[in-house]
Amino acid sequence: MEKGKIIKSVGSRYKVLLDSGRTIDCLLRGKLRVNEIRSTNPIAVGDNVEIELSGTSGTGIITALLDRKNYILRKASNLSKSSQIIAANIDQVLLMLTIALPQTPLEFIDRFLITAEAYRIPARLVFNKTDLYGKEEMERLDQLVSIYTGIGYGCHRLSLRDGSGFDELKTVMKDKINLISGNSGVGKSTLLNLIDPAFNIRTEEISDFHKQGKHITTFPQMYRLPFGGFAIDTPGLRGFGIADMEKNEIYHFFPEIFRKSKDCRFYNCLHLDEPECAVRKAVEKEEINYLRYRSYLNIMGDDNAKYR
Ligand SMILES: Nc1nc2c(ncn2[C@@H]2O[C@H](COP(=O)(O)OP(=O)(O)O)[C@@H](O)[C@H]2O)c(=O)[nH]1
Ligand SMILES: [Mg+2]
Ligand SMILES: [Zn+2]
Repeated sequence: MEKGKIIKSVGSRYKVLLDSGRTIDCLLRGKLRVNEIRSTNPIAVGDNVEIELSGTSGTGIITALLDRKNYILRKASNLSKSSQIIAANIDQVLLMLTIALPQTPLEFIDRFLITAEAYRIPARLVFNKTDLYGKEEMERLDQLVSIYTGIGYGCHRLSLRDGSGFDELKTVMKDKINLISGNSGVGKSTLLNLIDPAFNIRTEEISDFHKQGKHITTFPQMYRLPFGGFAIDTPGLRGFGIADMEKNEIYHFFPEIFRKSKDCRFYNCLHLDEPECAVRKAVEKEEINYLRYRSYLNIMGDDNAKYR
């Protein structure tokens, strides 16, 4: 018996990186008992498994799935109730953004961050393409960095074109399983190719745009970082996943709102128009950023508040 980590899954076949450092192809044992989650795939990249090597063929059988510290899901298709596990055991998510070309709305960032909070996965923001920013974009960048570092999210300035911030980002990724998220065109694949040209990932995936909304069958792949750790590229994945979130707990996932909510008069205050709401007071005093509060209101007003 050997242990290993799933680094790629295609249909019922898996690539497993063994603890011994070797990578082998594996199949799943037919009656492997997995989990209580109703998912279309029993195991995903990032999962740790036990393997039985099968004779001399150099392949293996996955005989057990080891405990997961977390996992993220997406709906298998628009109509389906079941979900697909995208990845497991993620140490941090890096949301890649650009201020220019294209500009990322703050609410998109906030919807992403509350999902990460709900999954209890630490998140960082990576602002790429700083080589393209003029004075206005730089001011916007400073504003966003100030808002999000103030709340406690790590922020990184990056240009993959001129290399600034690249070494710092590699240090942040080292020895962790990193999920790389962000809209199409922000530079996710470029980042991975720069880390190791051997990854040879297709960049400028214009077709991503046309895939949106359709049933996406591609499975994410995990790349082994030459300096230690892994990165998961998520082509075609907008935002990431579905987290179980009730409307009255959305504020739990805005850390600075949650902290203030303890001083609200009513224990069930939703920080909308209740009297003696400490959150609204903090917004007035600019202790909580108004733009963040506005994102909160928008998400609360959204009838699909169960965020997808
Ligand atoms: N100017 C500039 N262009 C970049 C930078 N990073 C990536 N790009 C370009 O942005 C485009 C989209 O990059 P890609 O990695 O395919 O984005 P992805 O869809 O997030 O994987 C490519 O043409 C890249 O060359 C950067 O830091 N500065
Ligand atoms: Mg890409
Ligand atoms: Zn309140």
